[in-house]
Amino acid sequence: MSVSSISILHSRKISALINANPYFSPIWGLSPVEETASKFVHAVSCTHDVIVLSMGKTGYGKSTTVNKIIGFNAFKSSAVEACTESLQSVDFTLFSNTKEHSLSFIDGPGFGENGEADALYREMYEMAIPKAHVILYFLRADQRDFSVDYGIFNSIFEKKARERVVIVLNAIDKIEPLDRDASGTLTHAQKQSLSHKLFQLRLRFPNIPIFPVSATESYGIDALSDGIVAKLMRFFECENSCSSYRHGTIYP
Ligand SMILES: Nc1nc2c(ncn2[C@@H]2O[C@H](COP(=O)(O)OP(=O)(O)OP(=O)(O)O)[C@@H](O)[C@H]2O)c(=O)[nH]1
Ligand SMILES: [Mg+2]
Repeated sequence: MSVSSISILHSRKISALINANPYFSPIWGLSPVEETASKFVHAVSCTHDVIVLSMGKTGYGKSTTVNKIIGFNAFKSSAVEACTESLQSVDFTLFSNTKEHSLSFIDGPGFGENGEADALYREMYEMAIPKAHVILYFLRADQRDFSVDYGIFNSIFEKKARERVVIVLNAIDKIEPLDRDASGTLTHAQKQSLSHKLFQLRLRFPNIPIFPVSATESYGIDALSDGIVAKLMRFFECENSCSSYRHGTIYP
């Protein structure tokens, strides 16, 4: 994958991510393991990056969820039209004495717009998947049937790639039965229906962690962030003076 095929929307320090989302604190002071990092050749340098890639059908809330995880509205989202059309990233530069490396969140277009676009996006993702360390595969909780999502999943992820996938079941605030008067939390009936849906999904996607979230209501974002960090840790190592993780630290 050439660097030019991903547009970098923002580049910030890792401390900005940790200040916005403390679940990323364990990464403070670490740098990528060179052998497993994704290498990108730039004009005058080469970086070794760690990548979190988002995938799934259009309108499932990929951009909204990643914005919540990173703490600002970097990626555009839309209620009325397919919004993300190319691979875009927000990069957080990591600790290193000598080199520039990043933890990179890549957001991409969603499947299901039309056949021609899907073929193009598939090509894009087939190049991106081997470079990704954690892949967020999105489903929507208010969807009744997951056959299409399951079909895409099976056709795009080979066995090895599945080890890096985490399923994000988004929009749990919309799960039936909706109660217009209830706000701020899921009703008992919604929780029952969510638990039934999770059970079915675990049968369909065995051994893949599933995180129920609502990006708009910020439900489940902490657990998802923690799950991403847990999967990422083996791709990092301490470089020289590795500072320990400190509770309550304001990172510079
Ligand atoms: N109710 C509800 N709406 C959501 C949630 N997450 C996203 N949305 C809405 O769903 C719409 C689509 O969200 P996006 O984040 O643009 O979806 P996307 O998957 O990035 O879409 P593409 O870029 O087209 O692939 C927006 O109107 C969001 O506000 C959620 O958890 N609950
Ligand atoms: Mg999007």
